[in-house]
Amino acid sequence: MPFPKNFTWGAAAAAYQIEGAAAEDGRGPSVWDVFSHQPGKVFEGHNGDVACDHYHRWREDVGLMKQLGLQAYRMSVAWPRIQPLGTGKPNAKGLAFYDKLIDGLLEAGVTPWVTLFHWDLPQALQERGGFVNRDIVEWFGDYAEIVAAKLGDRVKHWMTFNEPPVIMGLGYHEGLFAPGLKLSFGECLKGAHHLLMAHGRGVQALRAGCAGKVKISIAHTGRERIPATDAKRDIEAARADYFSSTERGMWNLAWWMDPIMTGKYPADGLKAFEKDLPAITASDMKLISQKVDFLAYNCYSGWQVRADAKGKPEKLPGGWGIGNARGTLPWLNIAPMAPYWAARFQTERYGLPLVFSENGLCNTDFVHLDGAVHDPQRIDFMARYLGGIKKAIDDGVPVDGYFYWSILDNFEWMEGYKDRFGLVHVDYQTQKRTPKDSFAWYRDVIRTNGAGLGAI
Ligand code: GBH
Repeated sequence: MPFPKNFTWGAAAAAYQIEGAAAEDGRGPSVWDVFSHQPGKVFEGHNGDVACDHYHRWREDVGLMKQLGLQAYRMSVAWPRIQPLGTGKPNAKGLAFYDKLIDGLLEAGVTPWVTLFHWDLPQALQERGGFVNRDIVEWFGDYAEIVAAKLGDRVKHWMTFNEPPVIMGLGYHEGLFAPGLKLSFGECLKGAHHLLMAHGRGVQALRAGCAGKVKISIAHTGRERIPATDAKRDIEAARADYFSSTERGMWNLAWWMDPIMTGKYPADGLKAFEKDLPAITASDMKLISQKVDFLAYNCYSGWQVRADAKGKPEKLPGGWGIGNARGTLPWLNIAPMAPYWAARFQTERYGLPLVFSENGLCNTDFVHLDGAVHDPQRIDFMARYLGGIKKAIDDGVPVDGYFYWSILDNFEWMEGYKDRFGLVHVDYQTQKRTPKDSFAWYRDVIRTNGAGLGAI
């Protein structure tokens, strides 16, 4: 049985991970330029100076998308190309790049879905405190207005931020991602609050600045919970754990999403974090809870949970994920039911359809002597995860789309170029693109609307 008629088949990438041309056409430095050039921060000192050189090779890359029959491409706009210092007059050359890219995509029959912020904060704004400075709300609002005015006649699908928990958790709290800070939990909660307000300002700017009807979301991620069995008590334990907002750190889905969807932080978290909370006003909450149109979610892995004797959530041993199968990154345990439960729990709680804005597998893919890239693991991974998604749809869960991460091998943040997620292999010496076996497989999935996929 095929997927629903209006299901969207996509693939994703993000500006800093593919564009390169880091100092070209007036682009200013971002926190990731600065961070990746500091010794010891990224695997073997890799950085995004050149990356996939997509800034110059985007025509070829759009051609590959067309060849794939891709219906939608999730991309991000680099704020430091648009406002090199983060505020003030837009940089015409930066805007022109995205203008041409959007036209190119539309000509190729690929619908652009645009994320405003995928982690590349202008360094000048970091020097003014970044997200810990409340002015980020207006900085981001101005930036969103500029982008909406330029692209909003053609772009109808938007996401404000990519993965706020990663920005604040890994970037500001654990110091593993740019800007590499280790701020107190309280400072991070404040930054998170500002980020949510900036999201709200972004939604307002997009609605006001784009022509016609737009669909807006925020691309989220969390720590997937998978009930150990189908028994009701295990399902409820997994749900409670997924939305428990009392876990310190920045990984609480409810802490981030309840404010957007309900205008309120969850009560259990408010109580648990009482001593660390920033000032929160009713007008802040109103700004945060602008209406969004769908849930966007990046889903990779999952953790099995069951109810203990008292009915409390208990994580099964084995750590992050299920079984032994994983990608080349240790956190990527293969858990095909993760998207099933992520979609079910979230759509039930928030009452909106969900789109998987990312899902993918990394590996050490290489070009074989026959000139091809054989990646059966990726095909197996996608088939299983899409099976989980299909099962959700068959159970009546509204899932409207799937974006494979990523269209190209690219700069995998602190892992540099060693882990490859692409449907297309990139030789970073020559910039030669080679579609992998998974590319041909996904092309058939798209062409047949998933009709050939079995249930898992
Ligand atoms: C996505 O994040 C990103 O949006 C994308 O840019 C990236 O290339 C892609 O995944 C592949 O990594 O602290 O133990 O959780 C996915 C979520 C968040 C998963 C950070 C890995 C680090 C290890 N990621 N997390 S851990």
